[in-house]
Amino acid sequence: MTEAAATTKTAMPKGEAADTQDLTDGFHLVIDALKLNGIETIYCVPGIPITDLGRLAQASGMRVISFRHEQNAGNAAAIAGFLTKKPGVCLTVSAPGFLNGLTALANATTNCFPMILISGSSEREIVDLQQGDYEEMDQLAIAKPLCKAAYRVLNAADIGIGVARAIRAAVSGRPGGVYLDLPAKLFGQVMDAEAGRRSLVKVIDPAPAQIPAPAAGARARDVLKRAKRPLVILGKGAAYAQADEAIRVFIEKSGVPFLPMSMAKGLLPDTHPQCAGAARSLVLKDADVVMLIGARLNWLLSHGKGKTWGEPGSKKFIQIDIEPKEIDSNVEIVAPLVGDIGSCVSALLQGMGDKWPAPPADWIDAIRAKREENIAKMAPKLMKNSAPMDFHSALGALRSVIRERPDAILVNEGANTLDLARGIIDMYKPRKRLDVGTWGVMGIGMGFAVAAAIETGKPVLAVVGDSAFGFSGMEIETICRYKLPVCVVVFNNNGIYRGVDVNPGGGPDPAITAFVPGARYDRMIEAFGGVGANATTPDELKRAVDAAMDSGKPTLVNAVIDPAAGSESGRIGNLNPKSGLKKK
Ligand code: ADP
Ligand code: TZD
Ligand code: MG
Repeated sequence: MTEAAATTKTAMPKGEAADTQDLTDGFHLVIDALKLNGIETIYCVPGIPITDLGRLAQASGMRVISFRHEQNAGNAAAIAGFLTKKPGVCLTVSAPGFLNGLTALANATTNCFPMILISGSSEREIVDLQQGDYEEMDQLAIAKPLCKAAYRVLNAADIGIGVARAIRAAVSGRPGGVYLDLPAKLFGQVMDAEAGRRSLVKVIDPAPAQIPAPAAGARARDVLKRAKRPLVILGKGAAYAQADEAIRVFIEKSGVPFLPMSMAKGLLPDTHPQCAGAARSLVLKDADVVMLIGARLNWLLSHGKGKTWGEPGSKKFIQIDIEPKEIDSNVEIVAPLVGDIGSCVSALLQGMGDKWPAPPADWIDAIRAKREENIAKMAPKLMKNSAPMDFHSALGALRSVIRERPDAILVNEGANTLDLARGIIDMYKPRKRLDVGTWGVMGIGMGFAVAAAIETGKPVLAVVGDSAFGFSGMEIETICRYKLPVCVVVFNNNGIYRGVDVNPGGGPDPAITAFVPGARYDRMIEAFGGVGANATTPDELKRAVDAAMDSGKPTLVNAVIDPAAGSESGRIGNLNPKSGLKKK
């Protein structure tokens, strides 16, 4: 939009010296502030008081993607932030819309994804006296503990600085979610257009490089060099950092085997000779030096201790992270390297010289042997062409789809559907695998799929459990409406984990984990003009998904999975609490 289009020529009241003055208002200033900072897309659900904000944004040439539920718009914004390193913006109405978006904001913060939740809010005077305004809620207070920063703007002249603070807070240091509260009254506030323009702030260097101390680099190299059985763990922070080339060179030059966390898969191909993904248990147990690059020692890595990690005291940890408080969070880190991953890895590389010693051959050979053994064990399971399908045979088909289309983006949620897909589907390029992340949250599927298609223009394959799909399934209408190249494969095993459970009370109600058996999810997308397909064998599944990926048409494939094939909670059944009572 031209700047002139954001202002109006308004007649001044009688008696004023000038007869016209260029004016702008809160609506236009919010849009101008976002655009000035390179934000071109808004994910939203419209309504009072932000409908016109969305309309004006669209009129100004921004892409405004309108969802059916704010949680999905919020998840879309969050993953847009992960993919682009710019904060994804989600726009919602007050109280209930805000709360619907808040889960996504909290999830973004937990996952270190930069996003900004902008919510309209009710009148401060009424909210603070609790006089019962339309959708009354003290949103700022509620958002604060759930995100990295929260701000409210009361004056149009402060919109520029408010948006700038939100952007910087979201992307600098450890990225995260930011809440921006915009009361309804703000949007209508009028001010002089030139003063408005001057009030806008372009954020300079929003995520400044954080260079590690040279001594910290030398210390880390020293520990790594002495290792007999070194291992690098790549986390989604490494994927986010977009330091792909530096990381590849570092891994290859050091010769150290690497283990990618779920969303770091593809940073280097899973088929890379140094990839230890298929020997995970062995490397975690036996490594003597473990270098974490953008990965936290949280529950996903058993907190760096316990059985998974072998003998107590058998490990030394090196950790690269931008957040100093992350260091020593669970175990002692002997060589912390605090800074951004690009700068840290480059600093390490600079000191490595030309003759860095390769890790001992017995370690490399042991990993290779284990990897080959595990891959050989898995191979026949992936090739079975049976009906009904089990997880392995269905995922075997999808594995080929991604091998043949390494540019496609894979979105993945569910329990068995997630855990098995993570292990089976190889990734070949960075930031192509998007999933439930740190919380293991269900419901990211369609929001992530929409944003992945919008932000990258690449085809998207969403592989989702039938339960997981239900959390965001209505967005298949959004996918059809915006004609996005998204193929959703619902792994339909009639329920949560499996579809064969019975009501332990013996009553007429179904078990709490069981869904309507034989449901046809494919028919849902046909209601919106998309392509539906039912697949009962791996061959049928492969054909249907290939057709979808080639055509780019919104498609939903109902993949019929043996309802008895899954296990409780997928791979993390051990986290279910057990009763302390003795069984009679
Ligand atoms: P995973 O789940 O893949 O193990 P986590 O989300 O636990 O990954 O960890 C990601 C880590 O990466 C966080 O501790 C975060 O502070 C860090 N991080 C994110 N971006 C950067 C960056 N640009 N440079 C350094 N560290 C980063
Ligand atoms: N609610 C939210 C928001 N997140 C969750 N993780 C859960 C509930 C609990 N949950 C899981 O952890 S996995 C899952 C639920 C409900 C669904 C598993 O069933 P599915 O996958 O059909 O998606 P499989 O393939 O049948 O195991
Ligand atoms: Mg299921």
